[in-house]
Amino acid sequence: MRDRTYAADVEPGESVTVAGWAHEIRDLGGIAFLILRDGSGRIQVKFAKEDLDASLVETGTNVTRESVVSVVGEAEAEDRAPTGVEIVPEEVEVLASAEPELPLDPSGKVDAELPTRLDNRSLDLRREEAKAVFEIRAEALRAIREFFREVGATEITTPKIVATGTEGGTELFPITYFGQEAFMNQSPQLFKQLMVASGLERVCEIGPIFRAEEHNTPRHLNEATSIDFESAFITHHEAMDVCEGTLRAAYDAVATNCGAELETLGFEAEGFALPDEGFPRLTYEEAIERANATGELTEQLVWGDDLTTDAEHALGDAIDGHYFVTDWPSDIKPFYIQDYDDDPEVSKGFDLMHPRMELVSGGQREHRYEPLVEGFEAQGLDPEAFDYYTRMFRYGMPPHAGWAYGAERLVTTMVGLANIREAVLFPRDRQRLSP
Ligand code: AMO
Repeated sequence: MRDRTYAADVEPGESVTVAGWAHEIRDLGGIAFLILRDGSGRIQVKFAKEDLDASLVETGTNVTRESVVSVVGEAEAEDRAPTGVEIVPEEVEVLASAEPELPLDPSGKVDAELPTRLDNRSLDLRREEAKAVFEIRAEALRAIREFFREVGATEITTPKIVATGTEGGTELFPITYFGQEAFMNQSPQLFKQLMVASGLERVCEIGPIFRAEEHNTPRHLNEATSIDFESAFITHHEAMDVCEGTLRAAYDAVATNCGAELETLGFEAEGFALPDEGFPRLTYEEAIERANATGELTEQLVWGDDLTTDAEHALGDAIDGHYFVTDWPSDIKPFYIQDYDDDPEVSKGFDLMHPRMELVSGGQREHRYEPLVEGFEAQGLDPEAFDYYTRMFRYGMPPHAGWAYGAERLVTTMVGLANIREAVLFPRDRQRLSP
């Protein structure tokens, strides 16, 4: 539709063509209103029945809700119209009529359960609240990409069909690749590291990861979007700075450019940006001490334990904001994380926590060939299977660090969604393979 005007751009005095969905039809007898909704907003079309051709009135007022309609007419100022302007129609065409019984109510007046919403995502995203989540997600990712570019990272795309896992063997989805066993990739980890050894040096990727997690929780997905960063010649503390920078960029951009969406979700753009102070950096030892001291844990943590959900919540409540946990026990971090030479029990791995859940994992990587291969063996992995990766450590691998976070966890924590599935268009979980 070459001459189409978006609802939000209709100005009084113009002759316009608008097109969208029949949001609401109000027939008051002598006069009827059709509220047309498009991607930009809504516009009122007025049918003063006596002044208009009967067939035009018939088409415009008998249309079913959510049918797709185009209207040609004159825009006039009208204070009582929701946007201060309305259209007096000259032509109305129903481009696609909707069945009268809808699986969910796009006006949002009647709540739908999450499974119904996910089964009917096209209809669900006609609701302002659902659409706002994806506008915010898109803006956050745009800002993160821009930030990556500003810090000199090159965006890469790495394979999603791979021969080996990286983040623990039990979470792999096996597939058959021309008669050979292969897997859906859990993380770009090894490929992004291989790229810091290349002329690219500093890389980022925003792409899918696959985890055959048994967990069926409000914060786990079986297919997620990983935002990855890796850079040569930086320490894990510098990697944390970049990580914090991307997060600030995302919050700032959403506060600046998604005011209406934030309002729809019950937030004010003012004050939405993250607080100016840097995120606190606690060592793992400090973190478990602090969590134990809250008195809220059902079981006290000892050195070597992973942070339980209990502990994450207790710390989150105490700190009330994002915080890093650094210097984790080596045993609970993957083989590619470097340990302190003077204290091999302690690694240079870090996590960024949001009060509700873990958001980021990262660390200084082991870039020296011998300790890397020893690390594989210590974790019961066969270094031979990873030869394509370890080999490159023999030809000049610089010291490097990096991290990754899930786009869905970012959005979930940013706008306080009850379930991570709300931040994915078509989530994959144990029950859900379609749509
Ligand atoms: P990790 O396995 O901790 O680390 O994953 C990094 C981040 O990715 C997100 N994430 C998930 N989100 C939803 N559902 C899941 N099943 C899921 N799994 C992971 C989380 C998590 O913090 N290679 C390392 C990263 C690195 O060191 O660079 C890795 O994958 O936000």
